[in-house]
Amino acid sequence: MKKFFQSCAVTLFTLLLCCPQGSMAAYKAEYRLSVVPGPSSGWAQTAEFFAALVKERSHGRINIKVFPSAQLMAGKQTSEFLLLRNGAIDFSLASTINWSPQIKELNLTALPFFLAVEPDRYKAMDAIMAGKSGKMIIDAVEKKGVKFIGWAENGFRELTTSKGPITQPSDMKGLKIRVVGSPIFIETFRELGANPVNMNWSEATTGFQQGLVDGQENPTNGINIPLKIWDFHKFHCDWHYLIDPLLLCANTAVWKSFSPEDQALLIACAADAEKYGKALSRLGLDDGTSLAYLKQLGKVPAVTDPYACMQEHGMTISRPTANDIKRFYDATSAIRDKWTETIGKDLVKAAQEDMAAVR
Ligand code: X2X
Repeated sequence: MKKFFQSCAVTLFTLLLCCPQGSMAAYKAEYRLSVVPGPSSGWAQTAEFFAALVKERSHGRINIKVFPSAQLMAGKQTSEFLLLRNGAIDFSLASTINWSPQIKELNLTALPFFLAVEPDRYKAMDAIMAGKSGKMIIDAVEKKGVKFIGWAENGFRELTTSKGPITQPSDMKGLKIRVVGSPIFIETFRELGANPVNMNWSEATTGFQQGLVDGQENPTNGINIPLKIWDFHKFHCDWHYLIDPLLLCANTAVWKSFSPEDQALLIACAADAEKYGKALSRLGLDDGTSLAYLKQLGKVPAVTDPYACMQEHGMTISRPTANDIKRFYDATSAIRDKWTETIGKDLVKAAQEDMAAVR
């Protein structure tokens, strides 16, 4: 009998040693992942890709359901971060723009024309994500109380309007442009002489339909094409004025409930989702790398040439030269100077160094 108890004690001890901390916590039957735009956006597709990978690799132990169209935040996109932090949301694939009112460092990539003037803007973005400045951003996000799992991408934000082609700063005068409710956007468009109108994305399509604004800015592959922006705006300006990186994050308590093995699994799935999401965002806009990658994955979307697609739908595309972009850059220098103070000079300098290293 003594032997029996001894062997039970040994088994229990071994189990405790082998079972990584946290793995004994009950997992939820379903985790809720929030996404701001609609199901056809590149952003929601990236989230679905991540959720499917997690389900497959965890053999169904971790089920993540994607909730697009800002459903989990009743349409108020700038409240997403707080809802994730307090546990109303388990995971978010979120735009830095929507979280920037709470985390000032996230305004870095919203500095107007900061990346647009780089010789290879995608390389510049990758260098920030992988570099010192990316690490500083991740630290800032985690310090505010959520767990960072990986990067993804909504894309460079381009301008679409219903009035005339935009080729230089003076063309912006008096145009009513829908923007997210984040102060740097309001200030940038005012500086360019436009009339920015703050509107949640959940109301924006109706706003475009009703002609409440003359234009808006969003990424080509990720948002404008899936939305069929040509139904509202016939002019596209490829000015790349800022980029919208996405952050895949988890609520901290939810994250801690996963075993170390499952945490590693989630991080690995996020790394694959980053590659997929970036390829969707850059398809037809880069040197062909994204198309090759999506072919290899067997996941080539219907539109592979975004410029041809927009033209087929009657859009006029302005493609500013490097000199034209420099004019917009110069016209917004006061905004970059002002916001560098808010974001933190160290972070802006680190980003400049990360970008310079790949020039
Ligand atoms: O509101 C927008 O423009 C969108 C969908 O791109 C974001 O959520 C930042």
